[in-house]
Amino acid sequence: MTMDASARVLERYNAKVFKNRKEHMLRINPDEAQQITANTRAIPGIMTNRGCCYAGCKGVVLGPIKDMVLITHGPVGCGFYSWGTRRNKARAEEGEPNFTQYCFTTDLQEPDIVFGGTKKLKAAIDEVMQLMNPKTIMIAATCPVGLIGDDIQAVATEAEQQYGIRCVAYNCEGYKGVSQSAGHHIANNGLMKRVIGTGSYEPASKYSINILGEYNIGGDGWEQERILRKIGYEVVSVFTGDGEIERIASSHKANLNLVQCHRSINYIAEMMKIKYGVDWLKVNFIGLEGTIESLRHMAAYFGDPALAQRTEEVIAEELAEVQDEMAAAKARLDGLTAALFVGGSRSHHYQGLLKELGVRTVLAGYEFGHRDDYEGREVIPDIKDDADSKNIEHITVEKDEKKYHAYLTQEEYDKLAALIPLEKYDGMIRDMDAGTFVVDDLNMYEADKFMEVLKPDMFFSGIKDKYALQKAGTLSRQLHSYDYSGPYAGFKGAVQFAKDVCLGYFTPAWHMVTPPWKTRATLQGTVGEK
Ligand code: CFN
Ligand code: HCA
Repeated sequence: MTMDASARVLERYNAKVFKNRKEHMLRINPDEAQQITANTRAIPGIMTNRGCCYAGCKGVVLGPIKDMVLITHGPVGCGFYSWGTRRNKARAEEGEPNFTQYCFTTDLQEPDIVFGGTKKLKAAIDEVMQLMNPKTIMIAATCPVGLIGDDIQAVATEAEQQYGIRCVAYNCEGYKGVSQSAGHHIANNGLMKRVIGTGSYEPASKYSINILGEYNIGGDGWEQERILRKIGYEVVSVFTGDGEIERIASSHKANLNLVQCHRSINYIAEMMKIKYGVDWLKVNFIGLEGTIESLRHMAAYFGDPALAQRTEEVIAEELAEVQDEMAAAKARLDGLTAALFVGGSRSHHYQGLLKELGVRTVLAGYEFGHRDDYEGREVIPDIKDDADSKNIEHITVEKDEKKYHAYLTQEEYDKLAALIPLEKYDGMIRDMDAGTFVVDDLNMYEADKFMEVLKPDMFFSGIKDKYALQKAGTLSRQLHSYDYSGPYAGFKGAVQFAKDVCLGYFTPAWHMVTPPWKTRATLQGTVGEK
């Protein structure tokens, strides 16, 4: 019996780091209720792939809203490096602006750090009003702003009075929380307090929905909207892909919230359930099976036979269009293995799509997922115990005493569970095969070592490790940005993904690269059996 791959990876660490990192790894054993440590601070000195609180607030949740100006208050790098890299696509509505292609920053310099930066922030707002005249401005703080104590909330209030606009400031300094996840939380709180519930748009259909946790990377949201509209749903708003303030403001009038990325948006789903009684449904529009099941669950939720029939018609029509190409890709990829390491939901979502193409996942992990993203909703802790939430305001909307995520009453839960297998998309661990590996907050050293031991045929992750993996002779595809491709969601997206994986895997370039383990002795390991 060869040594467990994770033990081989861990053996180079000193005792303290070994102990810490060991708790972030497990080998799937379906006979056990397995636990993992997640959402804790990365060890200083270790090259984590994680991002910061500002990235989660400004880059992830607020960044895709197109009809507002988002000013980064801080030194130029934070604004510049979060400019356009996430590929959250947006196009202007008729007669409306699309500000997502611009980068607005106060470009703080040393004197501003010493004497305060609020003057510069006010000047930036004045300039934005003169040049762009938006109805909404949002301000995102970076690390130094919190350290020097600029009162960005006061600046925002003053701007609202002076210009009669909506101006919301976010204290999402990068160092808050333990990852970008804290920034999601702060952004969600702000949207809940200042935007949702203030709009006047009235949905026309009784099948009106919002898509939460969909950021339209590479056009994913557009593919979902296309399918949903074809069936007859009205998409009131998308949070926040190709997002519009007025629609988000009116989202409380929709009849159902779909939750695509649970990690980044569950806060809003829960808060809207309490405050406005809008139910939410976990969906997964990645992969054919995920898409089909999600559509069926939606039809079951609304309980209208005509809607269910239309859903089946659309499924059949869409499947007929993609089946041949999917089968052809599967014939080429069948039997290959993959590793996935992405932020907080895609490492789970893409496993189903890969399986449909015959590709088995041998290693998967999240950068900043919480325990519930791995283990499912039973483990959800009280929000006040959440390591991510230290220093973050808790807006609990009415039912203060309730446990986080427990906002469905037992009766409501049972009703929904009778229609829909609620555990279905809940927690990555239960969907993975025995003997495969789960690693939280995988670092570059560990990625290298797991590659040597497990030798997956392809690695899906981000820009930070892409080229190191590729130079080691393995296909690396970015599951954040889709490497300038997409959409990957829905029916058409599944085919696009299959094509991209085939193109990448079968490119002749791999014959020209010699992975290190072919020329020197490396670690040995196995995967697949318990
Ligand atoms: S688009 Fe989403 S799907 S929002 Fe989140 S957890 Fe990031 S930016 Mo990168 S690709 Fe990634 Fe998820 Fe949700 Fe994206 S897996 S890390 S913060 N993410
Ligand atoms: C972020 C954004 C990011 C980074 C992608 C990557 C994205 O974390 O701030 O590391 O390749 O999707 O753009 O996750």
